[in-house]
Amino acid sequence: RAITSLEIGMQAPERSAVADTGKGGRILLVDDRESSYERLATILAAEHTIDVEPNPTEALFHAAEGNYDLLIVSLDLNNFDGLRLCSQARSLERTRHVPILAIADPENSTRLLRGLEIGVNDYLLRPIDKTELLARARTQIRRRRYTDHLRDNVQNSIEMAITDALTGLHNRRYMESHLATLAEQASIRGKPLALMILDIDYFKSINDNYGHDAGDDVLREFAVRVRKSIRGIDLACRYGGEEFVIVMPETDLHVAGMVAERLRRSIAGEPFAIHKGTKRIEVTISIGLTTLERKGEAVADVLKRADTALYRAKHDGRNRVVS
Ligand code: GH3
Ligand code: MG
Ligand code: MG
Ligand code: MG
Repeated sequence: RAITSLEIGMQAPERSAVADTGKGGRILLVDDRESSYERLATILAAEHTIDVEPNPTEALFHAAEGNYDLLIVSLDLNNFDGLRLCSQARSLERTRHVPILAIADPENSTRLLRGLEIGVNDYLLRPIDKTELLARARTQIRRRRYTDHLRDNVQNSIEMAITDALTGLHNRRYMESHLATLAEQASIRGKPLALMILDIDYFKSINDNYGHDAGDDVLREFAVRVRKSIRGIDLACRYGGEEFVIVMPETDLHVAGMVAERLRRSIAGEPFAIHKGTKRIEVTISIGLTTLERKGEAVADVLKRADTALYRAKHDGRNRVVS
């Protein structure tokens, strides 16, 4: 399913961008000529918070740590290459999205062109006009806030689209879209891939006996315990109401069996708190476990096999792992 523009919140940021004056930003000015940076800093300080750093190496560090809205970089530094700083700032995760305004003497205008090629957003030629400097700084800061806002919205809606709201685990849609990729990678690399389906035993009676909220508490706590027992590269998702799937790359049946057994015990061995911690109830799960059997095997077949194993675990008395 495609994410629509409505969901990613295209409306709100456009409104706020209009309202944003671009003032009150945090600016890092990288310039090592005292007469130059003193004047620029004085101008900018009328509208923004401004830090000056003459040393580009230090500047890169500050830029990564300082949460700046704008970097203003002189390309006429005495001892350093300002262009290199610009290109480093573009390649670092922490500074990639911070706009850069370059300033240069007219005789350095070819370096300015290079700057634009490597991702400098705007430039000013010396001597710098006060009004123009302020206007260009405001424009970049506005743009920065706007794109940050957009990025946050996109990030949030992507997260919502792939996350189960109750447990915070991935949802079924996400699992289904990634399982094929994980299986493909396993086939290509000749690595094993394990998959288990976990189903809470007699969950309906938990709801019936203690209420739907208690059932939800159990699901949430169950997800916490699942998260504790898997690795970062494992994929855990809520597959259905009280059914979960864990995909474990680079894991063979033997190891996956141990993980499943450990998880089963961590559920059965420690009662679950319900009714705001005033009551504790025993919960068990059944697990159907399998692995990718051959290169290029359809993931639907893998899921089917895990489901059949789960069915046997239920049939054989529940609270057990079957592979
Ligand atoms: P079995 O041991 O065979 O798995 O029995 P079971 O009772 O767990 O299985 P069944 O599939 O009959 O019941 C699952 C129940 O899970 C039914 C449904 O109302 C409940 N359920 C599904 N989603 C949620 C949820 O989000 N919250 C709560 N509280 N209950 C849910
Ligand atoms: Mg059932
Ligand atoms: Mg169940
Ligand atoms: Mg079920």
